Amino acid sequence: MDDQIIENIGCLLLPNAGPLKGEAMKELPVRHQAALAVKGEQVVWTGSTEEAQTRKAHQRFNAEGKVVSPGLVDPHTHLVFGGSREEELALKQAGTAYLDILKRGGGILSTVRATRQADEQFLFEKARSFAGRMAAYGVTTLEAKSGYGLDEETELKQLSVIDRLNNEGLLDIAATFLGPHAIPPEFKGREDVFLDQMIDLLPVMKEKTSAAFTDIFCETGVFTTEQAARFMEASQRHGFQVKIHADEIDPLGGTELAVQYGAVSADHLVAASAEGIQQLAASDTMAVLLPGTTFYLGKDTYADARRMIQAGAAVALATDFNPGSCVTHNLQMIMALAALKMKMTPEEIWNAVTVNASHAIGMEKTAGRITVGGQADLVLWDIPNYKYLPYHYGVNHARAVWKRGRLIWERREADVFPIS
Ligand code: IZC
Ligand code: ZN
Repeated sequence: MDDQIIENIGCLLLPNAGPLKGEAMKELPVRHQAALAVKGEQVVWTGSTEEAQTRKAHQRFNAEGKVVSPGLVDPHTHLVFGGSREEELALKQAGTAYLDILKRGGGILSTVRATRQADEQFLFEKARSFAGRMAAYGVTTLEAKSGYGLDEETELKQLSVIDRLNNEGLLDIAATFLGPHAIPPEFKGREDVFLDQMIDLLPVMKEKTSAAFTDIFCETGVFTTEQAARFMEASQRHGFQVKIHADEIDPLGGTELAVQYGAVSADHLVAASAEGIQQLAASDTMAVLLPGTTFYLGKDTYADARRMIQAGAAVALATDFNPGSCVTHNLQMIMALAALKMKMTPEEIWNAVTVNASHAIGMEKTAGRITVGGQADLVLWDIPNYKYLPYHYGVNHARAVWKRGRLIWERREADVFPIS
């Protein structure tokens, strides 16, 4: 006896095992008129709706001919922070650049002040409410970074929030220590001293948190490639896998550095060089693209996803949800931007937010695919076919979301107006 059967699925998305590189991203196997069965936390069977009639279940769910996909994976977020930065919108409208706001002590540093002041329970409840909204948009696994403390106490506070949220079980969360996210004002001119302090925190983070990754903001006026190299080397020595905010605004060579150090992901890559993209394609490093950030910063040039895929790189997509450069937790919106601004195809986009995203955060064993025996993280979408999602943008198409077989979100019946 199954616990649940989802039947009458118009189109069941079954991404291949990854990481999917280049051409392989174009393949998105689907099954029409499908059904699947869940027992406990696992998918135990997939087949046709007809075959499902012979199976018994405690509960049956009629997908009404719509699309079912693996739960989405958001592999780059800054989920835990105090305060908000809506006051900076006027500065942006007046033409002040993101890095100039930071240079004046605003931006990330403004969020650092608010996060240091906030107590842990407050941060926990705030992050939990964001995570809940992400789940309502179809995300069942995500990555979350520290980086708004820049000191031991606050970085631990953020990572403790991430661990508590992960243990609560609504979503699976991969934790990343992003100590070198900005230079605190008191370390101006002594950047290397600050970086040494962050390196000294690595064993503490290893011991007291579940962070498996470290990350560094390698950018003009923040950390140089030499400093990023030093931090990545130290991180690996302490048993972390490394990630890097690379070539987001200026082409510093962060992409090449990520490849050189075998980073699990290189994120942003808007200004990645042609040579960097070639190296990426020949490596195991996932390109995590964040078009929501380019959009939110009002820029015209997006990461060159087409060139990356053509070169043979593996591409994932993420929100970059944070209070400054991309204030949205709607990964569906990012999927639309990937189509409209980076010319990714629907098949590439679905692979980029499922199987490839799971590889970017080391969660490929539990997330990003639908397999018999695999974790039942599923989304029922209120769309007639999978190409429809990136086409109809800015709204929530999720109808129901399951995490480990548990229905964690469902749109109220009263909210459902059929699209003819
Ligand atoms: O708070 O501005 N880019 N870090 C690097 C961010 C954006 C987050 C922020
Ligand atoms: Zn980021």
